[in-house]
Amino acid sequence: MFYDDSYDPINNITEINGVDGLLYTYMHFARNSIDVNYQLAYKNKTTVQVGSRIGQLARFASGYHHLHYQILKGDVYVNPLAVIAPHLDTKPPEIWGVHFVAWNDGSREFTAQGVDCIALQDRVDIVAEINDSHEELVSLGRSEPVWVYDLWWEVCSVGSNQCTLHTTHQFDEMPTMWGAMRFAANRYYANRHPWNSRSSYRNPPRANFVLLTNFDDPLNNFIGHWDTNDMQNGTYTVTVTAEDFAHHTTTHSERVCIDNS
Ligand SMILES: [Ca+2]
Ligand SMILES: [Ca+2]
Repeated sequence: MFYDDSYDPINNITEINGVDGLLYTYMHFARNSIDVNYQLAYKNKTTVQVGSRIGQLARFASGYHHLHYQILKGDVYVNPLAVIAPHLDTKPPEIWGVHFVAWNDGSREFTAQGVDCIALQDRVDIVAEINDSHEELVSLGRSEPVWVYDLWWEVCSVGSNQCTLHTTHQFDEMPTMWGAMRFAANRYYANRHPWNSRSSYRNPPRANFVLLTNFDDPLNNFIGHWDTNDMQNGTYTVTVTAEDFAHHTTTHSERVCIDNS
């Protein structure tokens, strides 16, 4: 355990070694606000009880007073949404759209060319725009989206009912190191026009554009894709499902026609 409330709000931070083996990090305490009992526990290397006061949150000029909270299990970042209870979440995720683009080229979107299906060819990346909100945040007057628990997509051949399931990642653990370089964030969330995930918390409502196909090869940036050359020419439905931490699910289907002849 250590603490630092001697500097500006950006650096104020404390870490607690949990008896459960997890490392808890809190950031954004007001200057010189760390509780005296907490300081004593640090100096005497004694245990801090659940519910103890640590310090006071910094007040931000923007009005967006907030706590950064990180849980580390070994070298795995645990998603706080997976362990915060209770979940007062009665609203399923929303899938605002599913788009198909040429492999790693978000500027070339496949579209329905006057027919009832989106014409696909060659290697494809799938982009889904997803929002999930949380009653507790809404009740506080904000509409920030939170991220989902799980995401998967399924391709079914129209007529034969043969389906192939593609999983992505279960977000009770974050997919990889979310450090300053933001490798994982750049790989899985689009941050370029026109698929720019809203990154400003000052401009809700917003959603994130997630690159579903990049999860197929998690070790390589952007390599992941859906190779429609492996499919027979024909008509398929692609169904994306998003599940939140309260286990509500939402699906969104698009009809696609593959023609690689
Ligand atoms: Ca929800
Ligand atoms: Ca890709």
